[in-house]
Amino acid sequence: MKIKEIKVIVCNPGRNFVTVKIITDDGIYGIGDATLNGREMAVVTYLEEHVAPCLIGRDAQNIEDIWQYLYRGVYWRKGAVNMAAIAAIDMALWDIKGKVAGLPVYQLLGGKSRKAVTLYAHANGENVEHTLDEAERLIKEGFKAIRLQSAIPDLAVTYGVLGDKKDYFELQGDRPLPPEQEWSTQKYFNMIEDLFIKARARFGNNVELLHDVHSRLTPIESARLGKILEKYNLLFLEDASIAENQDNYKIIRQHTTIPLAIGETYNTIWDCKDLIQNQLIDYIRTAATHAGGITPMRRIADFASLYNVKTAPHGAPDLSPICFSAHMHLNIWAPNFGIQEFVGFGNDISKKIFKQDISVENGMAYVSEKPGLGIDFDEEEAKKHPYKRSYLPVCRLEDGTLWNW
Ligand code: KDG
Ligand code: MG
Repeated sequence: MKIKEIKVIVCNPGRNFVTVKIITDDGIYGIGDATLNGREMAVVTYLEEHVAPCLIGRDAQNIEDIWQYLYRGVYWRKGAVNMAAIAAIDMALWDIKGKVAGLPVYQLLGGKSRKAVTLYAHANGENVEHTLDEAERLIKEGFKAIRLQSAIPDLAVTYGVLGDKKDYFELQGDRPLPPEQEWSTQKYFNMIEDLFIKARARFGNNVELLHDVHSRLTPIESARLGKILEKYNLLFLEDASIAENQDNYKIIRQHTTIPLAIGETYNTIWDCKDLIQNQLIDYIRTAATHAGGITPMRRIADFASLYNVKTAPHGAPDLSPICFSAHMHLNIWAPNFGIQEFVGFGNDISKKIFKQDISVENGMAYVSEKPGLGIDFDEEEAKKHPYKRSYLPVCRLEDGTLWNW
């Protein structure tokens, strides 16, 4: 079964998505997600100019060899652009393999370890009360785990909370240049405990609570935050600090028992090897789209299982529904799966482009039983919604120093 054609399609149903379609000589096709938020066209060029020509004529069934060919065989290895491109090829090949076998991808991984996938939803608010009202709405919908993000008083914009109250799916919106946002650690600390005091007072202990710091703190500030929030029983504290230096997390770990999660920007197992091996984290949040596809996600999950680290794949709106489907197959299989981030399946246009049958009931998602990934892509519909340049914001401290967004 030879690879005959590789198409790369960019569409914008409210935000940009890069989709790869691999077509084989016997007419079977598979799809994959290559979206790299704010750098989409770099991946498109990389795929069209440098990846696709090398794959035409290769056997579509040799997923592992093609993965190694694109990773080891490239000399430069790693990198966000490279790994997003490899990821999409890998997902599309798993999709094809499932279709050939007549089985959903999770069956090829080893079958189900659970009946459904527990999700965490997002409650975002303009202030603490508003965030908790949002959380209550989600709890009534049946969600058992909620990420709480509240606007920080006296800062114009806070991560995860939109100043203009727009829907989270419109986050990308119209940003032909990166907007700049401000950060103040002091103002954040003035607000954050109140959010969790009031959340526990209102909801008790029967709902899981999570929070994303989005890398705004230094390791010792994260340690301080962990100590403050420990008593509110969070499922995890996400991205407290950057861990380019993986030893940073030793500092946090030495001071607090709060469960720690990280990994959504990671491209390879090497980015989290020390964090996992030294048991410095509790959840690894790599995404199939940014960590090179299903093949390495499976390897990371197995490696993490040796060190009591659970998986909690990234599920932000800038990962296309194809990535979410790939995660569903990994999540239903991985014995050490923890929780999946969930922000819905996009707007109506997005649902017309990406067609799938995952059902969500009471905060749990049920995997597709169709052969392959169980998701399809409508190229004609996608063409009606072309690419628009749009960036993620850039963050500065109040004195103008560039900081982590
Ligand atoms: O593109 C950036 C987003 O994926 C990120 O900001 C979302 O941190 C995020 C999360 O946890 O969903
Ligand atoms: Mg995050």
